[in-house]
Amino acid sequence: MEKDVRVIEVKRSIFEDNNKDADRLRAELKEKGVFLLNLMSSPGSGKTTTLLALAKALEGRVKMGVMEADIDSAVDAETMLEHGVKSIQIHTGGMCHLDADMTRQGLYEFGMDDAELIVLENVGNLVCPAEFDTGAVKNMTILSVPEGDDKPQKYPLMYETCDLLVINKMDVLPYFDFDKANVEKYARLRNPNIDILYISAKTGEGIDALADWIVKEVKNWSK
Ligand SMILES: Nc1nc2c(ncn2[C@@H]2O[C@H](COP(=O)(O)OP(=O)(O)O)[C@@H](O)[C@H]2O)c(=O)[nH]1
Ligand SMILES: [Mg+2]
Repeated sequence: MEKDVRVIEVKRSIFEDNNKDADRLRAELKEKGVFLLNLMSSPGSGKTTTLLALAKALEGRVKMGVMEADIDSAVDAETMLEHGVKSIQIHTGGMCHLDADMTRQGLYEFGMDDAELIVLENVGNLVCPAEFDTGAVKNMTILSVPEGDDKPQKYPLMYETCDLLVINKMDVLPYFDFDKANVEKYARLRNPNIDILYISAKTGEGIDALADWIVKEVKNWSK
């Protein structure tokens, strides 16, 4: 299949204060009525698969586009395009995260004029991405069952900075010692306001509830 992916190389921010720059970017998004969702997780937890399921579930409700961030390759953006989802690939120049200005460079390239919801699939990593505010309106993280239920204990900042925790791969729950109560306890210890949803991107379980969560946030933002 002919693959026509736009790949952009983003440069590290020249701004010293990333938090301030992130606030500037959010204000710009608000003005344009664009909702940016920053999706973070470890590699393989199911970000791309979840986004494909979401694209279907959101059809006719919210227009979704995706910015795929990786150190190299364009495989995720290619996958999105193959499924008819508007997408660009961002290369981070070896960095394990995106800061607000790198995100802005991606957004300008993506084009914000007729955008409603843009999801940033951040670099797969539970550490660095949580340390940098991208300017997103909301942060979401995916934890998949095979990764284990101790991740909120080991990587607390990820759960502190996220508005939504999605537990993925519920279809394989019977094969793993994964204690839902343990995850909820430690995620809420760090972030009492975090929302928690259970899905299987593979079977579609829970995807409608996730789509509803997103639609509600997008509508709130564009009011
Ligand atoms: N069993 C199962 N496998 C899944 C599920 N979601 C994703 N996967 C698989 O997990 C692997 C990594 O998924 P991917 O979406 O590429 O993860 P990413 O690296 O976070 O984007 C792929 O082989 C997917 O097919 C799920 O809900 N259940
Ligand atoms: Mg991916």
